[in-house]
This record gives sequence, C-alpha cells and structure tokens, in this order.
Amino acid sequence: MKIALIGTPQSGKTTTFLAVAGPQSPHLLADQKPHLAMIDFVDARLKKMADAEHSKKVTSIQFGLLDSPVLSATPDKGLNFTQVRDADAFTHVLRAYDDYEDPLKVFQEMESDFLLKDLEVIDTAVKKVKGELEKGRKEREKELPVLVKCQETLHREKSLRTLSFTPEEAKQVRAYGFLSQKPLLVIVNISEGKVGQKSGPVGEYLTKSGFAWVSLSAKTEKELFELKEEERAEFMASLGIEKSARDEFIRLAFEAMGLISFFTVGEEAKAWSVEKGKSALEAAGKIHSDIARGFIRAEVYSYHDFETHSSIQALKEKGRFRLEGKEYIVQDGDVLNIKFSV
Ligand SMILES: Nc1nc2c(ncn2[C@@H]2O[C@H](COP(=O)(O)OP(=O)(O)OP(=O)(O)O)[C@@H](O)[C@H]2O)c(=O)[nH]1
Ligand SMILES: [Mg+2]
Repeated sequence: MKIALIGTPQSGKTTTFLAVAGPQSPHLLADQKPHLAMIDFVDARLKKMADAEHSKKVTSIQFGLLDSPVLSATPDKGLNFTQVRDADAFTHVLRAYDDYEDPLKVFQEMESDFLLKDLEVIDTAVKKVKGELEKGRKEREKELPVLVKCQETLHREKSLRTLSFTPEEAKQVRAYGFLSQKPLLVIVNISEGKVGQKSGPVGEYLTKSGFAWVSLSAKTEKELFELKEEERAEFMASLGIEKSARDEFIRLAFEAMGLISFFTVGEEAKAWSVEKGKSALEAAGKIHSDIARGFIRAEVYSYHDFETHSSIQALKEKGRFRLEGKEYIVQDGDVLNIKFSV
C-alpha cells in the first residue's frame, strides 16, 4: 500500500513526511529525489495480545509513504500526474500555517484538476472502445457500461470516489489509475500557535463534504518525533496534542480507504487490514489463497473480549469464542483462527 503526499510547493509535505516517518538522513530536505518510507502501524491491541500469549514475533501492518518534490502542484503547471497514478491513496497537505494562500481554494482547485485529468482519460477510453465496437470487436462491449458510468459522473463534476463498483467493474476501472477515485486524506497544516483551535472554513468544508481530515502543525509534530519517548508525552500534554501525527495519519488512512484491522495470534501475532464489510472468506484470502480455498470455519473472538478476560483460555471458558462460517462479516479488532483443509 503506497500513499503519496501531494500539495502546493512549501505546503509542508516533507515536514509531514518527517513527522510521520520519523527523522531521516540530513540530505533528505536538500536533494530532489523521491523518498519512500515504510511506516509501521504499531497497534497497541496486537502488542497486548502478543504479550499475553507469549508470541515469538509481532508483525504490524505497513504503509509506504511517498514524498517527492515533483508532487508539488504549481499554479501554472498543476500536479505532475504521471508520478502519482500508481499510488493507492493521496494525502493532500494544505498550507494553512500562514496567509500565503487560501487552503480551501487550493483544495477545491486540486479536486477539479483531478476531475479534469480523469475526464481526459475517460473521454479517450470511451472513444477508443466505441471505435473498436464499430470495427466489429464485440468482445469489448462489456467494457463500455462502467466507462460510461464514470464519464457521466465526471461530467456532473463529481469525483469517482462517489461511485460504488462491483468487484468486476472495480478491476476494470483500476487499470486506468483514476485520480479522483483514489482515497484522499487531508492534512490542514496549521501554525504552532493555532493547535487545538477551530480550523475555519476549510475544516467546515471538509467535514461537510465527508473527507477524512485532521488539522495539525507539521512542524511541531516533526519536532515531537525528535524527542525521547518520555519527554514526548509531557510535551504533547503541554501543547494539548492528544494523538501523535503518526497515529492520526494511520487513523485517517484507514478511514479514507475504508479499512479495518483484524488479527491472527499464535507463535506469530500479526495484524491484517481488510475493507469494511468483507467476509471471513475474504479475510482468509488476505492471509493465504490456500486458506481461503480450503476454508472450513473460523474461530472468532474480539479484542474487546480478550481485554475483558485477559487470555484466550479464559474467554473460551466464558463462551466468548465463536465458530463462524464463510459469510461472517469481519469486525475491526476481531481475532481469527481459520480452520482449513486443502
Ligand atoms: N511556521 C510553520 N512553518 C512550516 C510548517 N510546516 C512547514 N513549514 C515550513 O515551510 C517550509 C516548507 O516546508 P516543507 O515541508 O519543505 O514543504 P514541502 O511541501 O515539502 O515543499 P516542496 O517540497 O518544496 O514543495 C519549511 O521552511 C518549513 O519549516 C508549520 O506548521 N509552521
Ligand atoms: Mg518537500
């Protein structure tokens, strides 16, 4: 999973990158190359279960975070779109730490840039498929409905994020790498002095439009990351910051992508991500295709029950250990043990 930081020049992308990924080599800010950092989602729930069950290994969910100077959108040239087509999601960093630009206007411009770029792609694609059909290539007929659906949505100035697709359609659409379809999280980068205050029109707009967003001071968060752990908690409390940028970032990424976490706990305790509303069978497929293929049933308990009863043995005795079939809808914090035979 790769998330790309985008935004106007000097909006605070690299500062945000450092606030989430932690200190990097000193050359980072100076050179003009793209940087990818792997971010560990350290989930306290997983750690607790691993400790209680004496797991030998703990494996977190990982994200790639991409910061690249070319991902700056300049007013005359817009964003360098070719660089970001393969990202799974975007983080738009808005410059709100001074009055240099209007973050709401910048956000709306980026959104309409995305729509325009997608329209170019879709118009070409529709034309091409129609041309093929006229030449008698009947097999391409089934591609058309979903493309037309996208085209109509874009012509109505709505992003492709607002559409839902069948798995078949989703596969077809994915190949185009549409920008307005990618999950988007927004960071309103405010000044140090404004932490904890209301974020004005841009915040209201983002909430009203249903975006996953947070306001934070990237600069302060970056400095926080440079402190020792003990000092960090104290400093955060003094500034009124409840969650670190890294935690907020992960929470937002999950929200924007519609993901939840589930766990497997044994010799290795491991966290997995799956889209909200997916079945135990689909979760099994995340672990291994063989496990999905030979799926018999899932033994399931929730992290919440684990916390109440403190061990797997205790919650088993209390009857909190359930047997579920393929259709069971996985919930955030579920622990799964899938029985299978191949
Ligand atoms: N006062 C203040 N300055 C900030 C904040 N965030 C970033 N800056 C400053 O803005 C400047 C640019 O920050 P960067 O993080 O390098 O911005 P960028 O988006 O990566 O810039 P480009 O890569 O050049 O497009 C730096 O001098 C930062 O110190 C903030 O929250 N408060
Ligand atoms: Mg930068």
